[in-house]
Amino acid sequence: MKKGLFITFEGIDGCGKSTQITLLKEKFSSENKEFIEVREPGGTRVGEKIRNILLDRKNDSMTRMAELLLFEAARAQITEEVIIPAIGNGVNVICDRFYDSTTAYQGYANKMGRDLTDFLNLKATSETSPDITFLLDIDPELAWKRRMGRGEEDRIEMLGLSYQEEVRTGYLELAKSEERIVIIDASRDPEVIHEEIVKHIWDLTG
Ligand code: T5A
Repeated sequence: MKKGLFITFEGIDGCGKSTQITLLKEKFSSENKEFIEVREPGGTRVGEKIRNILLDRKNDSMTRMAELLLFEAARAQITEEVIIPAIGNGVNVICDRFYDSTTAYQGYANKMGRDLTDFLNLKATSETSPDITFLLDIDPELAWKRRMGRGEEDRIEMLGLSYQEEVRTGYLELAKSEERIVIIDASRDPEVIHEEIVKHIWDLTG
């Protein structure tokens, strides 16, 4: 059986991932393509509990290592429980964040280092790699303005614009060495971005 496509969306907080995933789901549905949508951290019973711990503003004493290991624990769960079986059954997987988030946020912005994050990313995913990754690149200030009025910031959003700038740099560094990562200018109109994304997916699937 033909394997499902594993598509991931990445970028700083509020870069427009959810918006693009909604548009892609509509496209896949209209073309009768089988897919599931998942998110990280979360997407499983265990993972959603870990997500609550990670994003809870009250957990401001969480150490960087505890944070890293919690992200990886949630990832190990969703990869084994959901992603690997879906791909194996020919179902396309659209994932809101995957291990590139750990490389950019924990490895780069939190300065935990690529050696450690690469090692843990591979272990947590049994070396399951996305077929294509869309990095929605955007100025942190614009992303922040778009997010305004959406209620209280979570524990990571609270770290502010300079943190998001570090994360952005981390992603762009990573993209230099990963051919599967497509950098998308996310400052444009959602429909324009969507069309570019669809074109890349069609190019990949033929
Ligand atoms: N994290 C996660 C780590 O630190 N390490 C890890 O390993 C992992 C997996 C997760 C948090 O955890 C961190 C990263 C995050 O801080 P999340 O739920 O993924 O949290 O958080 P966000 O990325 O912040 O998700 P958001 O839902 O806030 O943002 P999206 O999905 O990127 O953006 P979206 O589509 O909701 O858009 C934001 C706003 O902009 C508008 C939308 O309508 C919305 O109001 N918008 C646009 N406006 C104009 N033009 C466009 N093109 C627009 N696109 C969207």
